[in-house]
Amino acid sequence: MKLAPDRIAVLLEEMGGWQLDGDQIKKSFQFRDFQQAFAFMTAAALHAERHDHHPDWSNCYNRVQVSLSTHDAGGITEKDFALARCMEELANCLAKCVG
Ligand code: H2B
Repeated sequence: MKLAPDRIAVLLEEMGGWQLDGDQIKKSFQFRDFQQAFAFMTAAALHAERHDHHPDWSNCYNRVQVSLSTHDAGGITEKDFALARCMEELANCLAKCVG
């Protein structure tokens, strides 16, 4: 179910660096190098497959630009915030463990 704008605003405040852009939430992640960016994408892809919820994203060397929305719902749902939180954990873990 699509989230109401006030709910999106509350959830965004709890997240670091995510921004609302129309019907998507977006963040640009920066990593140490390409290897770390690709490790992030690989781990996030496994999570996306498991939950059947996939990011729109692009990679340029050590940057990964992510846009999340629920295409089936035509907007932002809890699934997008669940994926966003997973990505935050993965990025923090990579920085801690191999950064
Ligand atoms: N990912 C995203 N981000 N939004 C969707 O609506 C969506 C998805 N739908 N992954 C899933 C796949 C759907 O197309 C399949 C058929 O389950």
